[in-house]
Amino acid sequence: MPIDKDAFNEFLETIRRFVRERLIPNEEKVAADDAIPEDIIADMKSLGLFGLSIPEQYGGLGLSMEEEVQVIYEVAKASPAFRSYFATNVGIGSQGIVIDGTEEQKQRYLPRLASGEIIGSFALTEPNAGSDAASLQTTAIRDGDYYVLNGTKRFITNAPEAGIFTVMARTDPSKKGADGVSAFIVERNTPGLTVGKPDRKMGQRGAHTADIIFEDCRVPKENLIGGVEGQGFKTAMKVLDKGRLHISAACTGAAERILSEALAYALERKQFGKPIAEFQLVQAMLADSQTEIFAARSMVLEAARKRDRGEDISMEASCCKLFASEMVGRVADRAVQIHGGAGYMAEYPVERFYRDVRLFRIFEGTSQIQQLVIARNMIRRAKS
Ligand code: COS
Repeated sequence: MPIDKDAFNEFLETIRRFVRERLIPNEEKVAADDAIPEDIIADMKSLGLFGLSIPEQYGGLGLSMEEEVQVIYEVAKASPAFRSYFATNVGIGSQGIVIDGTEEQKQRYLPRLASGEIIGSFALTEPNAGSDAASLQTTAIRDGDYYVLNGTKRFITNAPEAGIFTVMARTDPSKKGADGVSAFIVERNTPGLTVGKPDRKMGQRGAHTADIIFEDCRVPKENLIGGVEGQGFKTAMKVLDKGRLHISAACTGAAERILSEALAYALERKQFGKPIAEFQLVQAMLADSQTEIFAARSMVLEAARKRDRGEDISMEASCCKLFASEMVGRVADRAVQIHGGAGYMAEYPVERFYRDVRLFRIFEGTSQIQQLVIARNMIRRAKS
């Protein structure tokens, strides 16, 4: 463990205070402005949030997965947009380099990702390749010392802010599936790369997605991740294994916050002469939510420890993502219900969270893709 237990607990306490005193009071402003205030971004940088998972030798905090998920629980108690801003540097926007990058690639890009000087973004999804990621059509054809990229990526988180992209593209168009895919680090200012207008979304205002368009975009061959063609799909899957645990922690933290809002409202709101928290049908909704949050938290911690031991957590990460993302949807739904008419009104945070958390069941693999990954792993293990 790079930092000792006491130092880590102190760090967690600092994060809790930051969430309480800086993030939650700014939630409405972020939703109204569709932007994270610059002073909050500066505070996130000085806290080290951009480099949570990047090894210390490249300027990050080098947290273990068990530590990372604990930090994410806390940050996720504020609007998901805050986490989203730095989390691609912690997860999908840096881990391709951390897991499979060459030493030169790590030295060139990780320190700037760890400090938050640049934002890293992960470009897998395309207009015609969502759940079926291996069918992606963006090409990267070798031409001397360069690869020439052509194609479009869609719904790319933090694309408007990003300084570098991890881009999955087909280096061998004769191979239709995963085998022909390679991963590249593409710098924002590379000629031929255009970022589209930010998408209009259901929720998570303050967090941005956009298309990325590649038109004869020439990327130096040194930016092929790991220096080996044909490994890009596997890199993406390894990145997503970790990402799915991270998102599960985010779902659990958000659910805790949403439930605390519902409990506070149920204790204060009186009907039939007493606080609605005293009615058993309301208690059932509170109790079911508490139970499911406890289950998700336990699952995430267990899977994170397993990853820290170096074990394969592909199945467990999908179990966590499936359960935690569906769970936060149920908790948000019950919280709106407990609030009654007030829960449908924009002045209560549960209305915003209800929309914000809907995304968790979709990105980094839909619930149906998690089911498929879980069942495939079960079958593979049974056969081996
Ligand atoms: N770690 C390492 N390698 C993995 C892996 C993992 N977790 N999962 C798959 N692979 C490897 C496989 O072993 C296989 O390699 P071999 O042929 O050498 O054995 C290769 O990758 C292809 O795997 P598979 O045949 O399972 O690919 P499929 O096309 O059937 O699809 C799913 C796999 C559906 C699981 C994948 O496309 C997926 O996760 N889709 C959802 C994408 C997603 O999450 N998008 C969100 C947008 S990014 S925010």
